[in-house]
Amino acid sequence: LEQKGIVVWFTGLSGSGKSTIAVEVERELIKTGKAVYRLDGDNIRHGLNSDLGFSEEDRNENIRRIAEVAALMKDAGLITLASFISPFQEMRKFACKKAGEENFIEVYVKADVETCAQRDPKGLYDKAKQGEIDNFTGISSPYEEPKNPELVIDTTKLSIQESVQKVLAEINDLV
Ligand code: GGZ
Repeated sequence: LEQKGIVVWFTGLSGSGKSTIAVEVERELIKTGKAVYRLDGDNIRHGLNSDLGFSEEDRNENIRRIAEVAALMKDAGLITLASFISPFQEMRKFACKKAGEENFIEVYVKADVETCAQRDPKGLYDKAKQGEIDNFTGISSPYEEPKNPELVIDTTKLSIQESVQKVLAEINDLV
């Protein structure tokens, strides 16, 4: 049996819950025997994109390369989960075009910047507010909200498990 590849693109602020949800979605898909791969900062920004920082230009190049890689993985039949802030509408649109609209799910993991700054699991918002990190999304760098995402997951209201179930339902409609 052949599996249809798709790209599930998680966008949202640092601390919104993108990676937490993507990790759980991956776990659930693997349980049901699906071929899945998750792209995130840990396996991309330390390797393929280790030459890039957080200027607008570098973020766009970061997302451009990830979009290309995600489309290749999709072609190979994988359910590809991409979890990046991806703050700019134009580059998210590029990622969608690369994968093909019919194979692409944009998931907006929504939490306001105050909530994310309160969670601050890595202390990054604190550092950004102290001026120790430049161009920090939500503080000193913009985040353009998705206009027509397939899914909005409000993590200020939903539990992780509820969020994961919503994403899984959307994926199962497509594959
Ligand atoms: C935003 C930053 C920054 C700046 C380092 N702005 O919460 P995290 O730590 O683990 O995830 C964030 C990650 C963002 O990388 P992305 O590749 O997803 O960004 S983008 O899509 O905009 O290219 C955060 C950390 O890197 N980080 N500096 N200045 N996040």
